Amino acid sequence: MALGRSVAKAVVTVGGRRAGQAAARVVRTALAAPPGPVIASMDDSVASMDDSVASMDDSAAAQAEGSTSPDRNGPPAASAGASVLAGASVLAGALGAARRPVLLLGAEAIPRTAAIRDALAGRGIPALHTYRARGVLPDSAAEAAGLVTGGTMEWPLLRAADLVIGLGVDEAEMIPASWDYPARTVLVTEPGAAPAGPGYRGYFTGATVLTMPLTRALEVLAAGPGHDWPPDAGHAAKADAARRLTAAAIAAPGRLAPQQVVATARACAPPETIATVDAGAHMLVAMPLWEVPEPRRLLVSSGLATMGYALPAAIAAALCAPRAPVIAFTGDGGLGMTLAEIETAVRMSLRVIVIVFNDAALSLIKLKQKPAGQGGDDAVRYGPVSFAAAAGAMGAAGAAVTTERDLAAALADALGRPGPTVIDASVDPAAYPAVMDLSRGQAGRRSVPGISRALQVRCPLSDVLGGASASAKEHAQ
Ligand SMILES: Cc1ncc(C[n+]2csc(CCOP(=O)(O)OP(=O)(O)O)c2C)c(N)n1
Ligand SMILES: [Mg+2]
Repeated sequence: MALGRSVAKAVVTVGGRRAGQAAARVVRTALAAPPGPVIASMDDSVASMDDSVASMDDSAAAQAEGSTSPDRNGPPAASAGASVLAGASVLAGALGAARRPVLLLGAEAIPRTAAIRDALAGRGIPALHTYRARGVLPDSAAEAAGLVTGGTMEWPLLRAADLVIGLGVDEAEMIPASWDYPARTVLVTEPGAAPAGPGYRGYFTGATVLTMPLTRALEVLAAGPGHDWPPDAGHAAKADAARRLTAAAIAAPGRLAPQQVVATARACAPPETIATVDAGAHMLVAMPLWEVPEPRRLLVSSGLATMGYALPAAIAAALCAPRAPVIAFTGDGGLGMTLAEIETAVRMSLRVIVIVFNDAALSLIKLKQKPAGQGGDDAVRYGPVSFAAAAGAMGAAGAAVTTERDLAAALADALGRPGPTVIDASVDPAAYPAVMDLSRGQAGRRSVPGISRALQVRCPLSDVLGGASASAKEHAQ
């Protein structure tokens, strides 16, 4: 329970005569925005208590529950109104002083997707998405600028910005590296969503936090002054990042580069496919290269980045959206942790397609342990495992692939099959060091032709290539 308190929205002990009500409250708390886990301990020893909810952390539960109804727990209406007015004025002032604003869209923005699209479509302000917010703007939009993770892939655009505006960003999604951009950062959060204020000491160093409805912030943005970005600056940033990642692909004969796996899957699967992504080096390729048309079509455990997420999440997605094709991208390590769930998908006849990046290693750990001087191959490598054969043993279809053509054929078969398929892709991990460098290291900070072209300036980035903070980003989770 104590361990759970640091990762759950609330930890609640449920027992006694009104246990049903207490359980209902647990569910309400979990579903209140932003949705998240609540740990409920069913404890018989509180059975004789009058109040059946003996909460270990009831204030957290109340706060989380109340976040959808700020009037109940928030400040009095008059002062809340004044703070919205003041926030709108700060935001308008910041926009008025900026020529190159960049937006960060976070998960809290998902319920406002329609309003965001209305306010931003065609306005040319580049918008980066956190992992969980992918699709708020479709990746096909000129403004969709790719990912913000706290790494360096987003660096060329953010370094060129003179104002960064976060809309509903949950800083738990950022990798723990320094936020050291020269631009002013303004974060807008919905009332009741996150405790913050003038004394903000969070991830976004030096940020101003404004608590106001995102819809109000969007009105300010829509009415805001012009900017100096060319209309395709966001698209140029995203395309450059994708091009650089793709150019880093290498694979020995008889193996696929991870970039080829993602690109082939994206080309073969319908746009409305729901993809889930596990934690690992393959995630660094899948997240930026999988194009997303709308929210909740790309599911990932960001922040804690839990291994063993992709397959159970894919099963949940297939249950919730039975008509959509579902693809789980997972490493061999992550699939090994949840392998038995293939039988669940078979038993429930779910059309879940598991694509396993099989490199017989915990590749992300291999990358990270080297600079730390730890481990060695023995710590991260294991013997060959046929996940296609394991799938067959559990009653699922399985295919082992070593080429793009075989992968495309296996996907076509899987899409036409009612039950689950495991596609065991033999992947060469050789490109991962370069991928890591482009995502979180120095390579992410190199001059980007697309951005310089878009800005119509030379990209003089060498003056700010600070080694210390780049390696901090690289070594961060
Ligand atoms: C539950 C859990 N345990 C450990 C980790 C730390 N971790 C992150 S990635 C990784 C290795 C993943 O290996 P694999 O699934 O094969 O993916 P790859 O990195 O090879 O693509 C580990 C151990 C984690 N994120 N979650
Ligand atoms: Mg692996």
